[in-house]
Amino acid sequence: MSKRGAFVVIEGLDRSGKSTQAATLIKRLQESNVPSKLIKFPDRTTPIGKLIDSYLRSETELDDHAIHLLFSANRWEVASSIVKDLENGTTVICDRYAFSGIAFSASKVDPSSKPVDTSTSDGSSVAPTHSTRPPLLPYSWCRAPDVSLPAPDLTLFLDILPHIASQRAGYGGERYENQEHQERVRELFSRIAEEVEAEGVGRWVVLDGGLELKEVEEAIWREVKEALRGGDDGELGSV
Ligand code: T5A
Ligand code: NA
Repeated sequence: MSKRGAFVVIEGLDRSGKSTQAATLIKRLQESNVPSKLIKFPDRTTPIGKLIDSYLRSETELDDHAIHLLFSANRWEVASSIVKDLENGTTVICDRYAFSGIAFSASKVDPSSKPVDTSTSDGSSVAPTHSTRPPLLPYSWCRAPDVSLPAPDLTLFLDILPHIASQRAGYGGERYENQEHQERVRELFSRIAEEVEAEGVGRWVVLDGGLELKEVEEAIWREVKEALRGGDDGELGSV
C-alpha cells in the first residue's frame, strides 16, 4: 500500500494567524511537489455552513445545542472525503477542526446565570465575569458529536494571548470575538491538548502565534516536514 497523506490541523484562538499560515503552508507544500489540499471549518459554503455563517455574524439566533451540532455536522459532511484524500496520498491541511468545536461551545456561559462564588478571602466580592459563571453546555456533551471523526496526525496550536489577538485587523466583528470568552477558550484548548496527548490521537504541538509571520511560518514548516517524514504510513486514528 502506498503511503497515505498526513492530516495536519491548525488550531488557535480567533485572529491567531491560522488562515494566513494555512495558505502559506499549502503553497510551500505544493512548491515541494507534495500532493496536498487545504480545507477549513466552518466551511461556510455548504447549506449547513450558510446557517453557521449567519449565526456567527449575529444575523440568526440559534439554540446553543443546535449550533454546536451544526458545526459538527459541517465536519461530518466532508469526513469521508478527508479519509479518501488521505488514503490516496494527499496531505490534508485543515484550518480549525473538532477541537475548535469543543473549545468554543464548552466555553459558553449564560450571561444571566448566577455566578459561582465571587467572594474574596477578606469577605469582599468581585464583579462576576465570564470566568466565574458556570458553563452552559457540559464538556462531555460538547465532545460527543465529533467522536470517531478522523483524527489529525498533527495539530499545530498557534498560541496567542487574547489581548494581543484583539489588536489584530478584523477582530471583534463576529460572535465569540471578545477577550473574556477567548480567555476561557484558551483554557479549554489546554484541557483538550492534555486529552489528545493522553489518548494518543496524534501529536499536539504548541507554537508561539505571537511571533513575526515568518518565524511562525518556519516553525510550522519544521513540524510539517517532520510529520511527512514519519507518521503518515501509520493507521489513521479517530477523535
Ligand atoms: N467555531 C469554529 C466554533 O464555534 N465551532 C466550530 O466547530 C468551529 C470550526 C469563526 C468562529 O467559529 C468558531 C470559532 C470562531 O470564533 P473562522 O471562520 O475560522 O471561525 O474565523 P476566521 O474569522 O476565518 O478566522 P480567525 O478570526 O480565527 O483568524 P485567523 O485565521 O486565526 O487569523 P488570520 O490569519 O486571518 O490573521 C488575522 C490578522 O492577523 C494578521 C493577519 O495579517 C490578519 O490581519 N496576522 C499577524 N499579525 C502579526 N503577526 C503575526 N504573526 C500574524 N499572523 C496573522
Ligand atoms: Na481564519
